[in-house]
Amino acid sequence: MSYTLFYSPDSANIVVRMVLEELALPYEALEVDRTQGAQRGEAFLRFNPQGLLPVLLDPAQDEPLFETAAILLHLADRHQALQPPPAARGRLLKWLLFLSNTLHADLRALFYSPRYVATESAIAPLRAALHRRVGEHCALLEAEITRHQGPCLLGAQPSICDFYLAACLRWAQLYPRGDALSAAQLAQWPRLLALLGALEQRPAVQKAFALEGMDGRAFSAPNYPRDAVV
Ligand SMILES: N[C@@H](CCC(=O)N[C@@H](CS)C(=O)NCC(=O)O)C(=O)O
Repeated sequence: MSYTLFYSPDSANIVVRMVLEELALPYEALEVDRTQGAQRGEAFLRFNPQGLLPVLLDPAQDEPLFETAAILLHLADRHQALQPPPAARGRLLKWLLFLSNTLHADLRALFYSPRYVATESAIAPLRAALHRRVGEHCALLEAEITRHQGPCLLGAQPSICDFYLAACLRWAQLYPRGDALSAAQLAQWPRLLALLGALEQRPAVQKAFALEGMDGRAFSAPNYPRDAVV
């Protein structure tokens, strides 16, 4: 049994790829050329009518999976890995959902702000509000890591949440171009920074970076990918 991951280099699929690599699961990676808008083409819309990556095909499921958090939870449950013991299931769920419906959603509005406003003049105030919100989210996540003595979001061991969080913080440092989170801002949250540094040393994460054409320090010192399409 092998999964199929639809991907575009350095898009949200990197989160799923890191987890597939971490669990040493067999998968085929099929590229969707975002430089040509292939995510909006008929062929891909059959898998995700939203035209968004990632999509994962699991031969044991009756339909394609989309939404990063759903795919992560599916993999963690199916393979009983990268999740805390049952007593902390509630924490896994609440932080995974927070990452998806709050942090990632706000970042999307920041990166794609022209899609979220009626007039161009509304972009700057929207971005200012989102920068403030993202800062508050980072402070909340930093406090949560501290509360459980880290180094990961749910405590000592990495979970699916950490991979998702690290990718979000990578994107926050790169986009929107010229108006992204600076290194000095990120330094306000030392536990988040430490998590980025620790995760990117994992061999599975390094392999995922290489497969998506990303540098070895893609979390702690990110560079733009060659064919960056936000
Ligand atoms: N809510 C979705 C968001 C995924 C998403 O934003 N994907 C971006 C790539 S990072 C995408 O496919 N963008 C293409 C587009 O907007 O046309 C998830 O969690 O999977």
